[in-house]
Amino acid sequence: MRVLLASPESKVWSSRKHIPLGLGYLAAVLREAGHEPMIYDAAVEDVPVTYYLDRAIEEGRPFGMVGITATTPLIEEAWEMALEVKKGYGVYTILGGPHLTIMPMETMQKKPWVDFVFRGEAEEGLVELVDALDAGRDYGGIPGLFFRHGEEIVPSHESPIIQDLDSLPFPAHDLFKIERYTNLQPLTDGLDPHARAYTILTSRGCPFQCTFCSKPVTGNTWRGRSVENVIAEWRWLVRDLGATEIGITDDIWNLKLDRAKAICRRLIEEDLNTVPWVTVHGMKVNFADLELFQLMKAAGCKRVGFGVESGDEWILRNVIRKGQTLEMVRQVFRDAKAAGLQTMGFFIFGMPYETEETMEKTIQLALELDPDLANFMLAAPFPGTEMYDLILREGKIFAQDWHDYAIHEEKARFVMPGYDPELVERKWREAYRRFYLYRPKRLLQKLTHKDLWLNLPETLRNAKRFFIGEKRRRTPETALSG
Ligand code: B12
Ligand code: SF4
Repeated sequence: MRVLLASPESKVWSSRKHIPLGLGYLAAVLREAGHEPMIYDAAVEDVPVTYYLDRAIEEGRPFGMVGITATTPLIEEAWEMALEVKKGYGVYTILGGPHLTIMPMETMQKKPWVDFVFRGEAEEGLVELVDALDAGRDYGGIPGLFFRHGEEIVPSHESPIIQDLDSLPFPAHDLFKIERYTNLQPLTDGLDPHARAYTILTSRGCPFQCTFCSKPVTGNTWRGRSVENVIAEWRWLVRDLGATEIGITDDIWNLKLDRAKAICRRLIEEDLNTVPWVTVHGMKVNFADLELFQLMKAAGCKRVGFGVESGDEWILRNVIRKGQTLEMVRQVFRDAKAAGLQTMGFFIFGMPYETEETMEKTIQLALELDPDLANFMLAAPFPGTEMYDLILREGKIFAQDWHDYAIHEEKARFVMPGYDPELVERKWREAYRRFYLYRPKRLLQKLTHKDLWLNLPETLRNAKRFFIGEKRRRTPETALSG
């Protein structure tokens, strides 16, 4: 069967463009099973998904199924896309990804034009479903698959996680319009018009359980690919597909320090260290030392990111439950800088129980660590997290719809007794100003960077959003539910 795997485009925020790797894995297993997948990522396409569906009909080889991926802030676009596809073409529609793994019934109950929902990792289940549909076989009992039987919705448990990641084929990297992506930060690293930005996943899952973190698909266990398997994919990206940048997108690629070092050593031995790479989502401060950073540098790494989150030890330990201390954070920044790596810090504003004092400590810590890039985020209570349950018990979530969960929605997202959303927004904006604007040396560095001028319209839009803000209506509502 021809299967179109699609990722919708967000209407509410602009961000770096990374390949939707989950779709790459699904395309790879479908291809291996003899089906014909295509990947459509609305974030980088110039034409609507219907263009490809029409073209396939004209060619006499129509698609039989459209599969759409969705995180929580993208679910409404995924529903719209599925509706358009169902109405216009009558093909099977299936949705999967993080939001569907948390709330599968919401879509099944409210969106009758969605035929199937998949919960969890779908490499096995999707192939079984497409095989069954092709053969006219019964598809009941596929773990993870929700479907309708007449009026009835047939639910399923989550698909079991894949234990042996080496058994999977490499993602179908060749199906992405790769020249349209970047792992780097267009505003600071520059936009290379010839970039071929691939991402790689060396492991899945994370055993930590930070209270704000929504990781429904990969879960609380950790599975690592073998070093040789990772290197083989890296070799393919560099030697055959002409990668010019690579992003590691694991939740926690350095959980096993020795394995992380071994990957770096193999990259060096194989001369694969010529292509710059970054850790897209940060690495865990608990499992790093100077030697690792030196090896990363020698292996071609350009920048490391760390989830610092808060400058307040109490918030870090009792509210976020990050499992790390401020001293560990300070040490990794010292070591990474000493190894000659650029650094990036992720900070959160407005966790439950935050006060002016705790947020001030976060700003102070950001200034002290002085990473090359600081990313200040407003806490977002994703359904399924401990933070979400806490706020439902003790406060109220402001949310008109799931779009409000996007990072760049610059509004505090909830209220609790003793918690002042306006203060949170003020401190968050202050963090950007104090970090990026009020330090003459850093400002000069930014102003003399050519890419700031090359991307002036976007720079000005972002500057307005972060430093000035926009007047917005805030309506307290109870949480959205499925
Ligand atoms: C890389 C990444 C990004 C990249 C690229 C995203 C992209 N284009 O895919 C960037 C930096 C752009 C990004 C941005 C955001 N991200 Co992000 N991101 C990730 C990260 C670290 C890895 C994603 C990945 O490649 N996973 C590996 C693949 C194999 O897994 P997968 O995508 O889930 O796919 C599997 C299954 O879900 C399922 N599946 C997926 N799609 C489909 C479709 C069908 C039809 C079927 C049947 C099955 C299926 O099968 C796949 C194979 O097993 C995850 C963390 C994580 N561990 O997943 C967070 C994560 C997905 N992001 C998250 C969030 C919140 C965001 C943002 C919304 C942040 C924000 N608030 O603005 C934005 C939204 C961007 C978007 N396009 O949706 C959350 C999602 C939580 C949620 N409830 O939705 C996660 C889980 C991180 C976290 N722990 O909080 N992200
Ligand atoms: S924030 Fe990072 S360390 Fe914490 S649970 Fe999520 S992935 Fe793991």
